[in-house]
Amino acid sequence: MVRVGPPVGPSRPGFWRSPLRGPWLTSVLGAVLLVGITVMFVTGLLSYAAYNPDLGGNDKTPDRGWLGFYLFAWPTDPYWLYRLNQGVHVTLGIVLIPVLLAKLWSVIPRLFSWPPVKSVGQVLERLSLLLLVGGVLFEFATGVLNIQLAYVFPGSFYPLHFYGAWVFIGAFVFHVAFRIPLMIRMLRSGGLREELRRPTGRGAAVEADESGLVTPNPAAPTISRRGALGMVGAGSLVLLAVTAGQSIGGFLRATALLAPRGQDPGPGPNGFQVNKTAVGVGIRARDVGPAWRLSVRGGGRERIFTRAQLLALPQHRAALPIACVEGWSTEDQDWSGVRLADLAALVGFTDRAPGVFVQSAQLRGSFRSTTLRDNQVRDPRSLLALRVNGADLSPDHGYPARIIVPANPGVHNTKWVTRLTFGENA
Ligand SMILES: Nc1nc2c(c(=O)[nH]1)N[C@H]1C(S)=C(S)[C@@H](COP(=O)(O)O)O[C@H]1N2
Ligand SMILES: [Mo]
Repeated sequence: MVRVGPPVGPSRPGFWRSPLRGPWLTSVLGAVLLVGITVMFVTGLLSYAAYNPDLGGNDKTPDRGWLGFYLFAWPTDPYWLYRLNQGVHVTLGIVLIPVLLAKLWSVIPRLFSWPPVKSVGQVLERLSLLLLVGGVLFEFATGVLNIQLAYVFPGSFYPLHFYGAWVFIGAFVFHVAFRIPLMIRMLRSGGLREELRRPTGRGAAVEADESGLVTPNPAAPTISRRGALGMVGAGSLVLLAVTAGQSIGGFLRATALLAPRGQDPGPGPNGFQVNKTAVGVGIRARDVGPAWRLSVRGGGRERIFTRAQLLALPQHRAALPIACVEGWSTEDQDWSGVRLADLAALVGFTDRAPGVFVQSAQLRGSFRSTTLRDNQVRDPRSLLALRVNGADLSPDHGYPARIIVPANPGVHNTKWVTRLTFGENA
C-alpha cells in the first residue's frame, strides 16, 4: 500500500471556498454543454464529410482509417447546407466558450481531489477527466486559432481537430454516462427558480454532497448564483451578437466584430469576402493574363480553351454562396459560366459525367487543387464560373475562371483554375 501524505494546497478540503460551487450549478452548465457539444460533434463530422476526403487529392488526414467509417457522398442539395452547417459549428463553438469556462471553474476542486488514487474505478475516471478537459481545451483552442487565421499548427489544421474530436468525444461519452444520473436528479430537484432564490452560501448544503463540489469552508459570496449564471449567459450573448453576422450576412455583417476578414468587403459586383488574395498566394500576372488557357482532359483527350472560347460556350447562371470552413459565408452571388457537366461532355463524357480533378495556377499551398465528386459535377448549378453579379471575376475572386458548386465547402471552390481532369482521381 502506498502511503499518501495529508493533502496540501489546492487539494486541501476547504481550499476552494466559493459558495457558488455545487452540483446544481455544475449540472445546469453541464446540461447546456451536453446539448451544445453534441451539436458541435455532429456538425464537425458533417463538415469533414463535406470535404469528400475519400477522393484522391482531397484528404489532408493521413491514417484516418476507421474514424472515417461514417463518410458519405456529400450532396449538393440544399445548396446552403454547408453554409448552415459551418455557421452553426463555428458560431456555437464561440458562444459556448463562457459556458465551458464556467463549467471548468465549477469543478476545479474535483480536479485536485485527494488522494489521487483511491480505486481502479477512480483512476479510470481521473484518466478520462484528463482526456476530457485536455480534449475540450484542445478542440476549442485549435478551432478558435483556425477561425482567427492564426495558422500556428504543425502541418494542417484538419487532422489535429479531427483526431482531437474523436479522443475528446470518447472521454465525453464516458463522462456523461457517469454523471448524467446526478445531473438529471439535480435539474429535477431544485426547480430553476427555487434554486436561484436560495441564499448563496447555505445552499443545497453539504448535506450528503456526493459530488464533492460543495466547499466545507464557504467564503462570503461576492455574487449570487443567479448573477453568475446571468454573467455567463450575457457573455455568450455578446459573443453571439458579434459573431453570427459573418454567417448570416445582410445588415448583420456589420455586427460581426470578430470576423477576421472585416465587416465591409467593399462595393461593386465583386464586393464580397475574399479568402486569399491572388497576390497573397503568389498568383503571377502572366499566368492569369491573356496567355491563360484552360486545359480540359479526360478519357485520353485534351481540349484547350481561351477565356473568349469559354465565354462563347452556353453560359448558365447559379445563385450560390461561398461558405468557408472558418464559419464566414457570403450571401448568394449570381455566378455565370460553363457547366462542369458541359465541359465533361466536351471530352466525351456525354452521358454520366464522372468526378473531376481541378488544378489552379497556384504553385504552392494546400488549396491549389481539389477533387469534386460525380454528383457535384452533374449538378446543373455546378459551374466553371467566369463572371459574378454581372461582371468579370475580380483577380481576388479567381479570374479568369473558378469553380462554384452548390453546398461545397469554400476550400473546394478552387480559384484561378487552369486544368480540369475528368474521370481520374475521382
Ligand atoms: N487556388 C485557390 N483557390 C481557393 C483558395 C486558395 O487558397 N487557392 N481558397 C479557397 C477557400 S478556403 C475559400 S473559402 C474560397 C473563398 O473564395 P473567395 O475568396 O472568392 O470568397 O476560395 C477557395 N479557393
Ligand atoms: Mo475557406
